[in-house]
Amino acid sequence: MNRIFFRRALPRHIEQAIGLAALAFLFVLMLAHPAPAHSFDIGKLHIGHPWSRVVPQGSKVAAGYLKITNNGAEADRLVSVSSSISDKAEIHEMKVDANGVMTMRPLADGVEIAPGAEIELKPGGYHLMFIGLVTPPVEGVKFKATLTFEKAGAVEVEFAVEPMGAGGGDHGSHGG
Ligand SMILES: [Cu+2]
Repeated sequence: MNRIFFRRALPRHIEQAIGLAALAFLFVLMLAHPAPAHSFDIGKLHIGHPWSRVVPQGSKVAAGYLKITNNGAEADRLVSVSSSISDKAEIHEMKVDANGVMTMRPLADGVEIAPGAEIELKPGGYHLMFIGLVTPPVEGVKFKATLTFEKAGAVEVEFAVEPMGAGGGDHGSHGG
């Protein structure tokens, strides 16, 4: 925008009104945009954007996804998860077997995060499974969960809740 031209073309109070309108417009855009990335830290571990999604009515399970970055010099391991939304939570691996069938299994030893590594739990791969849902996830309402790491210990995080079917195989919209 040509600022000098703008100044001369419009009286100051109109210019200010336009500025306010632009700010209001930006604010509306921010509200309309999906939840901004949020993250948590414990020790040398950085946990990026924990998220889940709405499940069909009557469903007893919900999935959880997040990114873990290990900025330390030692490997660590996500060993357990718990949340008040479900009776229990497990760490799962999803794989396509030799017959092209999607299989899912709990990882008894959890997930290792090597020094300098970034592990992403995402649709179609590693994920958390909240089993025996007590409080099904509600779109736009964050829920708390506790992640326990072998070395770094326990950290409480919040899962953002996306609409049903969000991010199926495509995690492009989930930065952070
Ligand atoms: Cu699973």
